[in-house]
Amino acid sequence: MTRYMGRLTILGILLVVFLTMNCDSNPAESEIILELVWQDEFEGPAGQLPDPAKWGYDIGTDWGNAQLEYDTDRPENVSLDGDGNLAITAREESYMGQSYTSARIVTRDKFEPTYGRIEARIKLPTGQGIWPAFWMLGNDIETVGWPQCGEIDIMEYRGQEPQIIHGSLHGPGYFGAEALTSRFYLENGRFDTDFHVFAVEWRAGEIRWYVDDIRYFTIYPSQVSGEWVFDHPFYIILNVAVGGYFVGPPNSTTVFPQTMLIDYVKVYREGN
Ligand SMILES: [Ca+2]
Repeated sequence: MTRYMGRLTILGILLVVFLTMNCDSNPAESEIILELVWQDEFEGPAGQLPDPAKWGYDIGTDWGNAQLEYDTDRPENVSLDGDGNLAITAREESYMGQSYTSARIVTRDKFEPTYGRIEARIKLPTGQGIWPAFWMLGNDIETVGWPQCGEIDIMEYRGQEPQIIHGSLHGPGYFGAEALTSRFYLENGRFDTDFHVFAVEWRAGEIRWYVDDIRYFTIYPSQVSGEWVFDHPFYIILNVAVGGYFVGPPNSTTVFPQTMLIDYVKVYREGN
């Protein structure tokens, strides 16, 4: 309580200073106080699996999207790189009847936030048919099914379009091709040559999408054609798919292996 009051006092002083300095401008987005509540920096020795207290695995293939890879929990597909990143690596190899392997990690049953800023710093792979994503599913998926559970796609990307990322929202009556979606085009760069920060700021009645703190998409409940299903816990997913409806299959130009490097995942809640 003491720390809370101290923070309020400091906030009050900062707010007065801010208002004094910016009396003509609208409130800035940076006024929102964010408190870090969960993070993984992926520190540790190369080859180690990510922290089992934070991450589990979806093991299998297809996932309803005609994905071609078999997702595993092997270090060849998902492990720390020893430089503070998690590497999710798609490989061309024969495994469990599929021609590719990769990984899909989840915070299901371990960390399932409702609302907050969910962000990750990521360097993406590239190539025709490579489909990395940083996204969330409602934790009631087992009882109500998809898309009633809700899906928030913080970042999706087609490996054949290395300057474009997509943010989307799927729910009942607005899913698949009818999802609400927007894209961000990187003018002077590619998403596979540098790290970029992808985030949503998710609160009751609003979800905002960001790339490198540039807001490019906002959705309010009034904009969805069906029920708003984003006021309950969701879990976080990171994966690299090979093939599937969103990207099509790899071709002779696609180089394997392809790796998505994740420097960190952080979740903030809004303070008062
Ligand atoms: Ca890191």
